[in-house]
Amino acid sequence: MKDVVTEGLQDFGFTVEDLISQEHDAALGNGGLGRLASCFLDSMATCQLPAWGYGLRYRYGMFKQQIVDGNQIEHPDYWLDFNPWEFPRPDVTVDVQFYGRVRKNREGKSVWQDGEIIEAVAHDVPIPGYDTRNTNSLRLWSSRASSGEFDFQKFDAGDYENAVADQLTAETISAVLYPNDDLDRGRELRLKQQYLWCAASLSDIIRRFKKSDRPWSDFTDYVVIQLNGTHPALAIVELQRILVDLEELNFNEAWQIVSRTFAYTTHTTLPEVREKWPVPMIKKLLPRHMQLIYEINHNWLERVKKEFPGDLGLLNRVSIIEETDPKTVRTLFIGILGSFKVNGVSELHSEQITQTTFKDFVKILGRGRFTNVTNGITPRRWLHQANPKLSALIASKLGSYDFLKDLYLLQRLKLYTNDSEFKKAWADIKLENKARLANYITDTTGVQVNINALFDVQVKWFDEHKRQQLNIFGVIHRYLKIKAMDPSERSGLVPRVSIFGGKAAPGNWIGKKTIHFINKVATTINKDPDVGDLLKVVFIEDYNVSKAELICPASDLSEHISTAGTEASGTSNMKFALNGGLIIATIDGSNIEVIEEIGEDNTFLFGHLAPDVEDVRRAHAENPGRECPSKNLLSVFNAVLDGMFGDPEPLAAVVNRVIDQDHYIISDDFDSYIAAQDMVDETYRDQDKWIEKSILSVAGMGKFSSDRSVWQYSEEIWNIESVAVKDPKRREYKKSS
Ligand code: GLG
Repeated sequence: MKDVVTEGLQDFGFTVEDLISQEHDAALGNGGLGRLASCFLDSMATCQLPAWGYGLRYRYGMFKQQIVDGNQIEHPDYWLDFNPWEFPRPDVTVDVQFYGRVRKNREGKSVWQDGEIIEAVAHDVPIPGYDTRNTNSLRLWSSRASSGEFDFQKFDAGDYENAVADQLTAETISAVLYPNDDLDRGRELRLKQQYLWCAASLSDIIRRFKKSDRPWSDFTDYVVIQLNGTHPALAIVELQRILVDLEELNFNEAWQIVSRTFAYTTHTTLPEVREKWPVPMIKKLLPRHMQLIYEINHNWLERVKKEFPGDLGLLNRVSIIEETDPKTVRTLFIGILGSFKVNGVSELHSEQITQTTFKDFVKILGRGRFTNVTNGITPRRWLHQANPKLSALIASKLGSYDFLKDLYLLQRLKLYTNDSEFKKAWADIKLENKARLANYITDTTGVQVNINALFDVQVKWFDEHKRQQLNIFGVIHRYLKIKAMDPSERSGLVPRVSIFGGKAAPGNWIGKKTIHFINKVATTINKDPDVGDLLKVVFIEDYNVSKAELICPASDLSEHISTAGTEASGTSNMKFALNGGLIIATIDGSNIEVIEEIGEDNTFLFGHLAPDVEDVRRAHAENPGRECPSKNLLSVFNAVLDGMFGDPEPLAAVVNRVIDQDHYIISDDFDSYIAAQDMVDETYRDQDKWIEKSILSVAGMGKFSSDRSVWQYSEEIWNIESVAVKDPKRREYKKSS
């Protein structure tokens, strides 16, 4: 439709970009986990799998980031003032209860009553499949007061605020994405959001199942629910409640159905981000669910005691209830126990968690419950839409756009690595994409960049384990090296533009310090005439999906440099490689599989391996006063603390974090990082070789289509078949090879 629309708009004197710029990104998630779900929705529709996505329709999505004097300022992102892609469904509402109390009725059944009722209202976003007639739906819930009216008596008495108080409270639930978890108030709101989402979605799924008039024993033949992390884990307890309290199944019969309905994806390796809820908070907000959690946990621990008598340590480690003060509920454990399959999101991650986080559960439940489905990205958005000219050039060689639905076909590009005309066209498209990004950089930051310089990009959520700090320390090292050289010796240097982007959670102080650090270093370097085009540093503010579509096609190199063993997967590596960017990477997450598919000699690797990281950390702990193992890094720290980039005080936190603690082993990986960066420069000098590696990067991306991920889920976990919406005029979709 795009060509038709483009032409039609020209009659009105507009471009299609004008139209697209009117639309806000649906800021419904904050990073990889949310974006992954969007790619999976596109793939489920394109693979013609009958599936629904469920989420919350946040009135204010992920905050808008503004950089003021180098600091991140958060602004509400009111993305709904113009959203032509949603269809309100006032006919689809669910009453959701909070608070209240539980009593036993005459038959001894538990009745949850006297709570506050909030109404969840559906808004549907159609998800059309690419080149199919299938369209799935993303159903988003917003919240409102169930009565829908306000308190007329109060209103009549002129007490206007209180007249609408219930309305406002109800609407707060779906107002803001990720309220600050640091505050109990914020945490209770977060718990309300999660439960509203689970209760409304389950009610919707059950309503649909009940239309079939089938018995509950058939439920798991017709419904499978994939939980995307711990956020929806309460759905497991909610389904148990519905079956026991409303459908009057006995507890174990209900649990048999529940634990064959859910499958669970874990997206993290880091214990500290594991979600726990204080028992008193759940007891207050969801009293009946707390009772059910105790009963589920009791049955679970009885089983463990029987199978592993006397092992009190094991009991404590696997109990859903953590005996802290106050006691907490480990939602991750609910996710594991209530699911028939648990998967990680890269081979390393899935193997690692069975030996660490889930080790006890593997021992009790068996290794077979745990599996892996490596993440993927949709090539429709991340190549065809973001980089149409490269997509067209590939199609011209492969003879069609079939590769967009069977990405393994890209392997045939290996045949053209010596085709000089093809390589020229390939290089021209990359340069065009860099020029487009360069214009954006100039328009938004004022910084002029040389498009023949190497564009080195790191755009990610700011988390310490992703090591943006390692990257900017490397930039300072490069700057010091240039400054130390006589201008006459600099002619062989490869000019660089280091591009950063990404947001830090409002409560993430070190992330925000790192953002400020990068911006301060950029200011000094960019205005140093002695360095000129040899090095520029840019921070692109308010990174989001639309900006990613501008940035990914323009990278020569992108950085995926997390401490080994800390990134569950990572998906931006796939987006950059699919657009012909090379990667500098640690042996972590999905980098390992990307490297395997592209070929080691087409990537730049460095850093300690995951099994060694704990030993390095132990060495730090045993030798607190140790000297920095890298002279190069020490020079970087001295330059910062001596004020080369302005007042060192606000910058010191990022440096001291490494000097004092270095949990992410920056100092131990720094010299190998620099060596890898030198290799990048060396390779970039031979542009013909660089383009060849760029083509091979794309050729190796077949495995990382989210179609492959979704086929794996459907065949290995969901056990569902594709259902093509018939249309006599169109060819059937062939399953990917
Ligand atoms: C998590 C992980 C990423 C992963 C993503 C999608 O940290 O490594 O790629 O989920 O599985 N919150 C995230 O981004």
